Amino acid sequence: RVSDQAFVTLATNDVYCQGALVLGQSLRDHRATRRLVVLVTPQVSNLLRVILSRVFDEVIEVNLIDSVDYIHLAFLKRPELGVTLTKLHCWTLIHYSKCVFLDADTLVLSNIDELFSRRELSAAPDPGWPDCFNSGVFVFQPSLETHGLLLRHATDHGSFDGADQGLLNSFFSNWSTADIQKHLPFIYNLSSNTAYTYSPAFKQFGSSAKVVHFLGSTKPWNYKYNPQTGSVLEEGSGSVSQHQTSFLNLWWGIYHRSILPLYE
Ligand code: UPG
Repeated sequence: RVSDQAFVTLATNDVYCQGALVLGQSLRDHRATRRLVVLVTPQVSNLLRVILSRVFDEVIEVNLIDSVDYIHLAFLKRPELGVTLTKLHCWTLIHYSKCVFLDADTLVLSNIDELFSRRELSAAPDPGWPDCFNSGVFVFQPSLETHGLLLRHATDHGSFDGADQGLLNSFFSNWSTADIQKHLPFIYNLSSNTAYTYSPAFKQFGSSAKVVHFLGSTKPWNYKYNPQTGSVLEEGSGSVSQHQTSFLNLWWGIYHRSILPLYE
């Protein structure tokens, strides 16, 4: 195992911890060779910290209150930047030389260790606006200097979408044109619930997805699951597409098989 590199995720409450646990387990199932790290905030309960520590190598608390003054100021004036600033704390993990950040609502479908050959800031295009990268999966290099610059950028310019993705895109503003090596293939961050307007491409390439991202307001843990049939229960209008259902079933399969027993 390479011990100076890590996969990193974030959970600011016990609900998002469920996502982090499934993500961490999926990395293990696919034999990730890097350390697994989860950032938590003080809101996360002790029970969940114990459970997280059974899947992750490190559970690290990050606390906005401990930070320097201008963060306080930004935080007071712009409460919506809260979760945003928390994600930026991944740059403080300077005991690692390089990391891959994954949102807690992502699921790994195969080994993705090859991402560590990429440099900061590598990410996949956002399905809604492909000249922006999606900040749910990215390769970065921890650095207190970069962390400080990012926080400064947040206080000086805010974020055009009120969250980390807008902030990171305006900070790494030449991503879309500067270096094609920093464009991760879309299969490293395939949104599960986008209605693809280019469906032949989805047919052709969708099955090679390596990371699926349950982007948007309805997360896998919001569904009900029937362990007998191994599938989520569709409620109401059946607006959930076939491929989305199969990704949801995968997520719930891991939750049932590997996460629930950790509570016993
Ligand atoms: N998160 C928490 N607690 C929260 C909300 C978010 O821990 O209450 C973390 C968690 O890791 C989550 C991530 O932040 O996966 C992003 O939040 P999410 O609710 O998943 O946002 P989405 O709307 O699905 O995602 C888009 C981007 C994402 C970006 C976010 C805000 O895909 O990368 O962080 O918008 O810009």
